[in-house]
Amino acid sequence: MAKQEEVTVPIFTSLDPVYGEGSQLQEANSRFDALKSKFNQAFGASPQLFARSPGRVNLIGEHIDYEGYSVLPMAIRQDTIIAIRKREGQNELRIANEIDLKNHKWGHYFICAYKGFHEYAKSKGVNVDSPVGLDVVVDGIVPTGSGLSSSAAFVCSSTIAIMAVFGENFEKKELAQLTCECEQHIGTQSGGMDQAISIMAKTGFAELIDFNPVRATDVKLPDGGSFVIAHSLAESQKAVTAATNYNNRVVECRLASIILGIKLGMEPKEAISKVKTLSDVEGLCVSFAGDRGSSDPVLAVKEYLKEEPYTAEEIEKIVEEKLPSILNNDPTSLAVLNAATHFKLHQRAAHVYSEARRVHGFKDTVYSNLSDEEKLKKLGDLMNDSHYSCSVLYECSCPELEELVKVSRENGALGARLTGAGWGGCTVALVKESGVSQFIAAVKEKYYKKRIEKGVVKEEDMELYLFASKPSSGAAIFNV
Ligand code: NG1
Ligand code: MG
Repeated sequence: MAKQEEVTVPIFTSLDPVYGEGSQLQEANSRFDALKSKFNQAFGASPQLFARSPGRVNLIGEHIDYEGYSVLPMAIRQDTIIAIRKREGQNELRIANEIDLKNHKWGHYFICAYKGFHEYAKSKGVNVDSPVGLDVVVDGIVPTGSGLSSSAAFVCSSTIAIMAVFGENFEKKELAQLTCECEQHIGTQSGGMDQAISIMAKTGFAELIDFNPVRATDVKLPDGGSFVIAHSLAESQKAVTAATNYNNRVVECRLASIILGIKLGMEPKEAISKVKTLSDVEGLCVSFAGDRGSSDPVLAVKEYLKEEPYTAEEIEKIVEEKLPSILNNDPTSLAVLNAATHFKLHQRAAHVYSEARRVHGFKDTVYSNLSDEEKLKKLGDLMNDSHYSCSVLYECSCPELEELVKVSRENGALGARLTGAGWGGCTVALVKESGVSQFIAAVKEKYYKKRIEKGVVKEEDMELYLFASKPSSGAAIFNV
C-alpha cells in the first residue's frame, strides 16, 4: 500500500527520524543540547519545543519560480533550529542570540515570520490576539549569502516554531505559501521555491515543485550520481543589489510578458491587467507556434521580442502606458526603473521558457527507460545548458562562478551550474559517486588552493564550502 502522505509538519519526540544515525545524529544531539543550555541560561527555563527547516540546493530551474514555472530542488542537511517558548500575559519578543531586532536582518525575518503566522492564523479564525511573549534561541548552519537559502531555512523554522508554540499545525502547502509571502516582506520579489522545498522535502528525494497552487512531486535521482556543492566565495548581496539584479530580472520578465501578450493579440490594457508572468502568456505563444508545427514559446520570443535591449520609451510606446504605472508604482519596482537604462526582454524571456523546458527534460530523463549511466550523462548536459542560459541570457553569473564551473567540468563533473539566484554563491556539480573524493580533491587544488594561500578562506573551513550532498528531509517539530 502506498505510504500515507504527510499533510502537516511532522512532530517527533526524538531526533533520529530527521538526523538518522551516526555522525549526523551526534552533531544534531550536540547542537540541540547547546541550544537547550543557552536557552536555560538566557531565560531561566527550558524551551517548550524546537523547530527545524533545511537549506536547499536547486538542481535545475533557475529564476523561473517567480514566473510560475516548476523547479527541481532538493533539501540539504544544513538547517536552522529554533528553540522557543511562549510566555502568557506578556508581549515581548526576546531572542537570545546576538541579534539586534530592529537592525539585523535576521531579527527582521523573525518578525516577518511572526506577522505572517499571525495574519494567517487570524484569517482561519484562530484566537491569536491575547498578548504573548516569546523567548527564542536560534542555531543555523546554512552558509549565508551562498544561494543555499539560509533565509528560507530561517523564515520557515521561525514560522513553524511560532505556529507550534501556539498549538497549531497548518498544512505544508499552506505554510509554503505563507512563508513565501513572509520573505517578500523583506523586499525581494521572490518566487516560492526555497520555502516550498524547505517545508516539503523528503529524505532521499529531490522534488519537482509546481506553483499556483504549491505542490511537490518526489523525484528519485538515479543511482551512481552525487551532487557536490561548492561555494565560489563571492558573496551575493541580494538585499543590496536587488534593484539591479534580482528585482530587475523580475521586472524585465513582467515587461516581456506584457509585450508578448500584446503581440499575440491582447489589447494593451487587457495585457497589463491580466498578464503577470511569462507563464500567463505561454498558452498564447503555443497557439501562435502551433501553426508552424511547434509549441515552443521560444519561437514566439524570437518572432516578437527584438534582441537589442529596449529603452523605457520603446516599451511605453508598445504598451501605451508609463512604466511606473504598469508596475503599479510598487516601490521595489520603482527602484528597478530608477537603476535601469535598458531592458533585455528577448534574452530574459528566452532563458525562462527554455529553462522551464529543461526542468521537464530533467524529470522526464529521471523517469525514462535509459540506464542510470545514460541518465546521469543527460542530466549533466541539461545542467550545463542551464548554466549557459543563466550566464549568457539571464546574466546572473559572475567571474568566480564561471571559473568554478569550468574547473568542475575539467575535473570530471558530468554537469555543473550556478545554483540559486547567482551573482555569487554556490555551484552544484553532478559527479559519479565513485569519483566524488577525487573530484573534491581536484577542485580544492585548482580553485581553492590559491584562495587559501591569499587568506580568502581558511583551510579548516573547507568542508563548509565544498561538500557532497544527499537529498535530506524537510521541516519538523521536536518535543524533546
Ligand atoms: P536564493 O539563491 O536563495 O537567493 C532566489 C529566490 C528563489 C529563486 C532563486 C533563483 C528568494 C528568497 N529566493 O534564491 O525564489 O527565484 O533565487 O532561481 O529570493
Ligand atoms: Mg535566500
